[in-house]
Amino acid sequence: MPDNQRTFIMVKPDGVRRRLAGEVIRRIEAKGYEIREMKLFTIDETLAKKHYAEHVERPFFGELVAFITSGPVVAMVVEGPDAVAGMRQLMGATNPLEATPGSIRGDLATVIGENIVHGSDSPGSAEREVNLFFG
Ligand code: DAT
Ligand code: MG
Repeated sequence: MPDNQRTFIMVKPDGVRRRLAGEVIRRIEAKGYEIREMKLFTIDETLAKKHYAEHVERPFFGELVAFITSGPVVAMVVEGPDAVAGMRQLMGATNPLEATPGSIRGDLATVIGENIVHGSDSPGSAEREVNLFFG
């Protein structure tokens, strides 16, 4: 039996700027998941650093924080059977060059630093991120 899960999904500033929020939401709904929460807002530096805390030592951390705070995002809680892994599959690999055609990143993005969408990578991350953005 699949596990009914909630996961944290976000259309990043590049996706909102390119008017792709609707396309991402369409794919989530077409898959069969429910959107339980949704908000458009601009992430501040404090929240960005908490969200990406696992990447603090990476050389691209500064760029990552600058990018994610560069404009509004659409943050969501998405629910459904095995939604954490299912959304990762719908999103495609982190690097759009490796993301399968048919996935969001494979179809809509070209470079790793602007890959349209965020999705929690495990049930534990999902709980942390849902609480961070909607708690
Ligand atoms: P994901 O977003 O697929 O969970 P991640 O958590 O490893 O990937 O990285 C978070 C974001 O950081 C990713 O969506 C894009 C950026 N990123 C990851 N690796 C990068 C790299 N080598 N150079 C530049 N940006 C990178
Ligand atoms: Mg990640």
